[in-house]
Amino acid sequence: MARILVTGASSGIGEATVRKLRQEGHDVIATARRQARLEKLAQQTGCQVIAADLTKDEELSKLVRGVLNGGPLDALVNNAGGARGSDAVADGKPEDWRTMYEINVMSTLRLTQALLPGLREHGGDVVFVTSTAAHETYMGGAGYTAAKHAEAMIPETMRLELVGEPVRIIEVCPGMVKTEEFSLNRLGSTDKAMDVYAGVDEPLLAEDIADVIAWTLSRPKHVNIDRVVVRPVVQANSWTVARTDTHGRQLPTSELA
Ligand code: 8X3
Repeated sequence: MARILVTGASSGIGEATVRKLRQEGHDVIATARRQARLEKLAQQTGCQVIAADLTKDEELSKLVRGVLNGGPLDALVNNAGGARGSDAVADGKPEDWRTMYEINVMSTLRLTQALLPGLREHGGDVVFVTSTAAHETYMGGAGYTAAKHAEAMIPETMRLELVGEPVRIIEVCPGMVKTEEFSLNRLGSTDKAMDVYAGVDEPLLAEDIADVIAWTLSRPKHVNIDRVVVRPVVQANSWTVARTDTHGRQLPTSELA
């Protein structure tokens, strides 16, 4: 049994990861901003919760203190993040770009830095849930793909810097995952969010990614799964998605957002 912190745990991949790791018998600490959602998850799964906004230094410090007071941590799952907007570069809102850089890159960096000493001392794992957007780009995607590319440089560089130490550095890159909030937060309306998945019979679900995260952590300690790219069968890359109309006829492949 391991002691694992999961960020972005109030919905989507983070929430599903908490459920999966609890099913496997791990001691899980769930963090996110929304206390009420975390409390519900705690009641359902028996996880511990510490609410925090990771973009605020004092809240991040409180989270780290709360985690370390309970004993050594075995793994950190950096899942919190997200997209804002799908504008072309010509029209992109600097505020959206800044927010995406804060939530995907800077918060991940700060939390990883804060917990790394313990993970190095006791031997531990850091999982980064980035995205296929960390390794590709697409029209309307530059703000998000820029942030995710930047985030992906953290694990890639850490593997070099920590080589020989008992710390596994894992990157999981999800493609099209249908979750309650990812596209809603990005596009601002349920209709627009639904369009992202229109005609896609079987997008990935949060549970599919949770399963992969749990699998990477369950490998023998000498096995480091550097990077896993996970897409639904109907998606070949960020902009090539097989869709069908309401009569089941295949439509031309199309952009995601
Ligand atoms: C989500 C994948 O294609 O919307 O991280 O950028 S995509």
